[in-house]
Parts: sequence; C-alpha cells; structure tokens
Amino acid sequence: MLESIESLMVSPEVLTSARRLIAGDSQILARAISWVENGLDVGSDIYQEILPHCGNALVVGVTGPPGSGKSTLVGSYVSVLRNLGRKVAVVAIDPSSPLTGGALLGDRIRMSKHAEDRGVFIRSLGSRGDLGGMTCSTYQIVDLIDAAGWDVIIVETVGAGQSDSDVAALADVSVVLCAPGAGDQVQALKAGVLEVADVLVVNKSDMPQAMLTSQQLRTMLETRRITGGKVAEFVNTTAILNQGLSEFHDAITRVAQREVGHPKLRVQERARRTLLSKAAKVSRDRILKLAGSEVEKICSDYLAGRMSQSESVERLIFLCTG
Ligand SMILES: Nc1nc2c(ncn2[C@@H]2O[C@H](COP(=O)(O)OP(=O)(O)O)[C@@H](O)[C@H]2O)c(=O)[nH]1
Ligand SMILES: [Mg+2]
Repeated sequence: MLESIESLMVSPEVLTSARRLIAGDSQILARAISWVENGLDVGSDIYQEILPHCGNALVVGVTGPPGSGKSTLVGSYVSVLRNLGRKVAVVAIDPSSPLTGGALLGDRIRMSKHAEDRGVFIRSLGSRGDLGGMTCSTYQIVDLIDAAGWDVIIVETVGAGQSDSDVAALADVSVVLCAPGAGDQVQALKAGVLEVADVLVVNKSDMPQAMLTSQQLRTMLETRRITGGKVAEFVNTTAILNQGLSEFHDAITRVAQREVGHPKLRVQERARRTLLSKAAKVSRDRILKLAGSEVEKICSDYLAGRMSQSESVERLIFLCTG
C-alpha cells in the first residue's frame, strides 16, 4: 500500500522541471520532449504535472505526400505568424528515417532562417517505425509545447492512411497538401483524407497542371457539399514564392474560430489517445513475451486445426490480461 502511494508522488526534480517548463524555459522543454520520446518515467511524470496547463495553443497538423512542399509551406507560414507576433513551434515527424531521429537536412535548411529566432521552436522526431509517423509520444509532446506557452504548434507529418485520422485527433486544424499533376494523389485523397481535411491545399501552383488538379479537387468538394459531407476550405499556394500564404492563414483562422470553445476537449482527446496507445504498446510487448505450456497448447491446437485463428488470438490475449 505504502509502495503504491509513494509511486504516485513526484520527485522535487520533476516538480521543478514542470514549473520551469510552464514558465517557458525552452531548454527544459527540449529535454522533456526527449524524455517523453525515449519513454522515460520522468517524461510521463512531467507530462502529468503540466497537463492542467494545456489547451491554449492552436495546433495545426500538416500532412501530405513526400515532396508536396509541406516543409516549404510550413517554413513560409512560420514567417507569416512571426510577423503577427505569434510564438510558433514546429514539430516535424519523419517516418522515413527513424535511425537519424528524423532530423532532415533539407528541413533544417528550410528552417534555418528561423534558427536564430527565439520566438520559433523547432523539433524533429523520428517515428520509431510506427506507420505514418505518429506515435503515442507525439500527443504528449504537443501538450508539453502547449503548456510551455507556444501560441501555435505546427505538426508536419507524411499522410499515410491511419495517421491521417491520428493527425485529425491531434490538431485543431488539419491541413492536407497535395502537389499538381499527381493523379494518384488525387485518387488517394478520395480514399478518406477528405474526411479529416479542414484545409485542402494544392501547393506548387506555379506548375502547369496546378489548374487541372485544383479543378478536380474543387469538383470533389462540391460533390461532398451536395451530399452533406464535411467540406474543407480550399487554397492554392506556391510556397517557394510565398504566394497564397495570406489565403492559407485566413482559411486556418476560419477553421480555428469554428473550433473555439473546445480546446480542453482536444487536450482530453490527446490524453485519452496517449493512454490507449500506451496500453496497446504494453499489451503488445506482453503478448510477444508470452511463453509456457499454455501458449504451446494454444499454438499446437491452432496448428493442428483444432482451433480457429481468431479463437487462438483471443485466448492469447486472455492469457495476458485475464
Ligand atoms: N515549383 C515549386 N516547388 C516547390 C514549391 N514548394 C516546395 N517546392 C519544392 O518541392 C520540393 C519538396 O519540398 P518539401 O517542402 O521538402 O516537401 P515535403 O516533403 O512535403 O516537406 C523542394 O525541392 C521544394 O523546393 C512550390 O510552391 N513550387
Ligand atoms: Mg518535409
């Protein structure tokens, strides 16, 4: 009993770190993000302390295929927000390079103009092999940045099926980018992305096929309007030339204003998803470590055709949790 009470108490170091984070100390924020990213207990402890201080930042998720111009657009948008006096944090998730921790050279160069700006916080995260690049730590990291007093948090991630709805749960405003001429990208958009997009962007509008792609997407949006589906704001941008940026900002602002009044619900949803994905991870690890005669019995029953696959799976899960 004593043990369980003690385990609930946080150390003075955690309390000090949490206080400094809430006061806006970027060094502590960076350190806390690493702790959370590496799954350390001190990270979870700080996260729990700062949770009541979340819900003030506007979280903008930016997804889209590699090469569509997400990082370029985000880089330009950071300048727009800085000119408006907002403190901006950028979290870039790179599923393609888990080994390098997602620190993309190209992204660093695109962001280098903001490197000296104390009003900009930039962090790259590896995806540790998770599909699409979202991990349970991403939700907590957004909350840490939120609690540290950043006004806008932009999360850039490659859209990949499931992760699109993960981004939608994470962000107040979900931006989906596509580049012109990619017929299959437009096809892919049909398969679910439109369900989550608040702002749909055709970037690289300087390219010849931009008109055609924009027309196709507008037609799709019109069809959705008629059938009563969720209709995204539509924007054309040319991120490398800083064109379309004020329209982009206006679209985000309109969506954000519609969302006003529910920021705490979003924080709760992030906390809920964090908890569920952690539970999923722990269960997965436990199941993979299962051993013993009961496991062997289930496997041999399955192999001999005495038990269906789904029943075997249920029994293995039961062994872990029952
Ligand atoms: N022509 C053109 N190229 C662009 C535009 N925006 C980005 N790019 C280029 O597209 C490439 C991929 O951009 P990047 O921002 O890294 O895409 P990401 O992978 O989606 O983050 C880079 O070479 C950019 O310079 C644009 O508006 N027009
Ligand atoms: Mg990028």
